[in-house]
Amino acid sequence: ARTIPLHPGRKRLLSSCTSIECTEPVALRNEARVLVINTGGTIGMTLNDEVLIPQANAFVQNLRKLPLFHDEKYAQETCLFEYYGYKSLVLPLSKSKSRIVYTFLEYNPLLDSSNMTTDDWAKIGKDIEENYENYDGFVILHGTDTMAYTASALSFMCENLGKPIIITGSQVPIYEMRNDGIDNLLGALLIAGQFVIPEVCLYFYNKLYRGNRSTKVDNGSFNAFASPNLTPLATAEVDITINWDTVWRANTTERFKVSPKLNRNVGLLRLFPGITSATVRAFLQSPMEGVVLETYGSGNAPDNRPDLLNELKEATNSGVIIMNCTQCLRGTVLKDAGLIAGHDMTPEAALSKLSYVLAQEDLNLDEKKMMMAQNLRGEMSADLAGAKLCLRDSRFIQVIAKSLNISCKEGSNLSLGDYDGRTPLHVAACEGNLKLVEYLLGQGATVYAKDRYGDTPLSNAVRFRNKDVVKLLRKTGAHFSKEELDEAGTKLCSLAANADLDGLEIWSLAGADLNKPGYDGQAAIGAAQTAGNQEVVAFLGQLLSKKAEQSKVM
Ligand code: ASN
Repeated sequence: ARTIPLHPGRKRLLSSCTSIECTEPVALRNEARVLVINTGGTIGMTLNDEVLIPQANAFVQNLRKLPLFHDEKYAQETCLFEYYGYKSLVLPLSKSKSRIVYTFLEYNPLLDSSNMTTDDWAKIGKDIEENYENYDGFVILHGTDTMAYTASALSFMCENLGKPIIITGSQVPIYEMRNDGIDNLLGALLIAGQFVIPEVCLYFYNKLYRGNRSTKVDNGSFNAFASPNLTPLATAEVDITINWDTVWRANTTERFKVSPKLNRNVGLLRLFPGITSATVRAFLQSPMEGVVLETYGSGNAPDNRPDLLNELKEATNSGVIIMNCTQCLRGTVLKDAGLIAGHDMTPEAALSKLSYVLAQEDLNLDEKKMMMAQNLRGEMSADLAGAKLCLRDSRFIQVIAKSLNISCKEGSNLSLGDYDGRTPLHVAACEGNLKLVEYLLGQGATVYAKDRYGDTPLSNAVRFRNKDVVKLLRKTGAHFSKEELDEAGTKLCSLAANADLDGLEIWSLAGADLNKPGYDGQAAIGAAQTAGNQEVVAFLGQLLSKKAEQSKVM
């Protein structure tokens, strides 16, 4: 038996634990945290009087009994429950020798997804936003019936997303002998905890789809979803293979935020032979503000029906935005006059995009129309050029990567690391090369990549004291982990005791709480006072008031 290398954040807790021995050397820093939001759906339902109903407060306790979903020995040895709470579980050691600690947030009531509304989407979005910095990824348990709508809506509501959000569920409850819930939940957890895919995704039957490209196609098969116009982002066969070329990235240095407002005056109108102009007129009446018109083939409507075209024209003139999407499962609509081409968007994506865009109060009608025509989250195949950068295509990045002496794995993902998990952004952050950091972030490089020591580009920039890089990474949403924040008190005390003003400033810029007590219960200012260094006390005072000012502005 070998002693577990102690996880710094749990050191104090472990000192009260009796057993810290284990048979394998587990690198505890290699833990990822995933938040599981349970909204309901068949996956957690049980049969009552021949009817499936959601079962509240049962999921975590039931999973805890299954070794596939929880390693009780590891949890006990590492005081997992004391540290993360009793709604947390830990998966067995993965093939890549990492641990995924996952925590449940259960909604009350649990919903069959056919009862969901836009308010439920907003609630999910807000919960993700509130918990964003504490987790590496998110899994949303959801019923299958409206899963593609929720996935689409969340993809638009989540602006500048940098972490994976994976929606999953099942056709058969996880408690039944033959079920698809076990595979779906395990796969979603493994992907959310191990890969920085900055998208809202849908995971089902061994495939990871872009959420806003997916649609439910079968209610009698475990293979219930399809993504007719985009290949899956990942497949989970013997190995989990990520199709990095397809992964969509927010190419900005803006911070993640959720825009929970959605406009409900939207609708789907499917053309059919013989549809009357009265039906169309009634549908397009106020308060309707946006409509997805499902046309034939490649965007065709009858050209011998001036009565129908008049109704559409009148609605457009009075400010209704009409998107032209095809009724075909696969394929795109051709550009035509008057209506906005929905290209190869699914009806679910087009509808939720309308709902999101129409709720943008600071935009006028023309700007909203322009936004509808843009490819915002990879929901359509138009305008892909320039939206993401392909490493294979780009000589430029290869040259930079070489000059920085890093070996990128094959593929076009700027967030892929070398064999130590070190990405171009890690290297640029160490080097303090601000221009390169800016460039990489602009091309969608993730600030959340962890190397095999658990270090992020932010922790590297702090270690090498690259102040401007720290500021830019923070602006983009980079943050310390819970463990790093817990440990920061001790680090700050040591910096204060050594009168290292530069170090104190950089840790403060990186998000450390200057009031956090160190291992002996004293905060940095106390350590400076004990050392009798008034200059450090005054400096800490200045940093604290600067922070207080900044938080007032925010
Ligand atoms: N009616 C269920 C739901 O959408 C279907 C399922 O989850 N398989 O909540």
